Amino acid sequence: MKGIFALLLMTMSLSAGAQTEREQARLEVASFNGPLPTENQLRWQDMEMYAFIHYSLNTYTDQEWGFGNEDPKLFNPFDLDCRQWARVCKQAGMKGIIFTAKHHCGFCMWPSKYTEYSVKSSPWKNGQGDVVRELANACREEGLKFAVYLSPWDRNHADYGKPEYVTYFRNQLRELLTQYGDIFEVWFDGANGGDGWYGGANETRRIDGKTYYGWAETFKVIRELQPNAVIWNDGGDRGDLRWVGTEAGNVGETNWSTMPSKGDTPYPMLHYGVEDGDVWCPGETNTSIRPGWFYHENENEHVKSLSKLMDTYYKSVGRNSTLLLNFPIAPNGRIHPNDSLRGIAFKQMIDEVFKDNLATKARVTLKGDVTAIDFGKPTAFNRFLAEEDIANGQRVKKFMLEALVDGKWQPLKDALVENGDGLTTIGHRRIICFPTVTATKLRFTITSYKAEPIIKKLGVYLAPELTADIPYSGEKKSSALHIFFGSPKQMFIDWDTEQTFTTFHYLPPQGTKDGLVTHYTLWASSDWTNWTKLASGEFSNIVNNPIWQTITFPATKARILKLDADRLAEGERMGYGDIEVK
Ligand code: FUL
Repeated sequence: MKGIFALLLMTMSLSAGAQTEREQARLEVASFNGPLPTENQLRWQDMEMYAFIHYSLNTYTDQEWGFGNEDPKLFNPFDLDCRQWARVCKQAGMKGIIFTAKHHCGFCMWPSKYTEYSVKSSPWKNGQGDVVRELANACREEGLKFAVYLSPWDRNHADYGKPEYVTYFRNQLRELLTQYGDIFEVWFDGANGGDGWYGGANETRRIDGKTYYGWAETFKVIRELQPNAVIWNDGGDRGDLRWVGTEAGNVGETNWSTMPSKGDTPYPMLHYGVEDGDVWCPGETNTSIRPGWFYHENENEHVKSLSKLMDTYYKSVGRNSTLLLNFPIAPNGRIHPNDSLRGIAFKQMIDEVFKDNLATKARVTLKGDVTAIDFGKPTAFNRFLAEEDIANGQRVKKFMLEALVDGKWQPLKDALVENGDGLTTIGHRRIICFPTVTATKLRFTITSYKAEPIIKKLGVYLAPELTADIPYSGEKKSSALHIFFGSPKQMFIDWDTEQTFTTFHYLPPQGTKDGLVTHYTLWASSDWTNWTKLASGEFSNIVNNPIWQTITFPATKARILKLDADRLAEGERMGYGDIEVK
């Protein structure tokens, strides 16, 4: 193996009796002629996580797909704040935002000069507003990249199905690609044709998604106007990226970034890629932070849990993919606090898991295809990370992981995989999760490859165990609060806007000592970055007499309160019976 270890000092030792496959691969390295990523694809892959934002007339009709006849007057948010979206996305670790400039209903979130069916015809800002512009500007201010989703299917347009519509579609694309600065990705949804309003025709129109839109010509427009953008396309000509065949938030544990350049793409191809594909076409894993893509009030309590989001992270970014995570906008024009809290906790948890690479403190040696990581003493860990230098292609087919526990080598497997050990492809980044082991050494052996592997980084981590999130609590006072746990011992409450507080009341869990907070620190913030300590101390006699506890402090203006459980009576996870803040 050719090792370029950014963080690790490697002892390169090539054994004399190299196995045939390795010898052969070494010969092949010079002539490795598999597909390679373009500069655009490499830059895109490095983004790792970016947000989707779904917002349109659907937000006001409680629908996922608008029919195309919804009244533009419904679009009248009283508090639309693209900066809030950008801030939340940034704090959730997103590197960019892809915005539904036009969804299937055809309503344009920018004042397109080719239709009246847009923000122009809405009461919002007296028809003078432009959501695409506000968001593009907000992204720039927050240092995020910006991208657009332009639905090819348009259920409003009278000409949909005729060649005239394709001209209209390309004209709109030109508007989006010329008026809003740099665009990092163009997203063409695969949903195509069916019933719709179509200028009042109210009928079903079928098109052939492969030929109707003239993808080659459409792609040319993008290459000309935004040469640095990547194209996501589903079902038509191969774009730069592929769908992973599901919106549930996972790609196959075997995930090749290569695909055949022509032909249909059944589910297994989308989900696992194709080892001997002739073009580089990596997978982008798209999913929403709540069940729907658009906001529905009845989903407010169904925002994905932290453990679900971490599972999604491991099954996307941890499987050689990027994660495109959707945040819907609520009718007031903002991301709902339940979604923002969860998103921010997600980022905090990722940082927590990967903050300490135990391999950097170990002695790492490379012999042939075997990398030995010697910790020098029994060390607990439960995550393994490897990255290939994909600029030189994707090469690793299979590997093995073994931990030396009490003098015996134990094989490790990917606990998130149902069949087999899951130790297949690596690519840009591969993360393997397994129950905590305490071992003195870890052995990573690449057992099969297409050409000499080039490993860029290795990592070994100890992630905190995540148990199911504490559920919301019935009719209690705290039900009205947006409470979330950043870690098992840290509670956040977010009001979305600033309030003045003077007291914090805590009712401990009743009938158990488990999770009962005995010592605390209370903090306040208005921006998630600067925290003021309000109070810290002890809830005296709380174990024997678990009644409401009161923390008082000087009147403080803040948006978020954070309660650190510095000590618990028992257990590892803070609990509460109820919370009240005044
Ligand atoms: C799907 C669309 O039909 C959904 O509404 C959503 O936009 C999702 C990202 O893609 O195909």
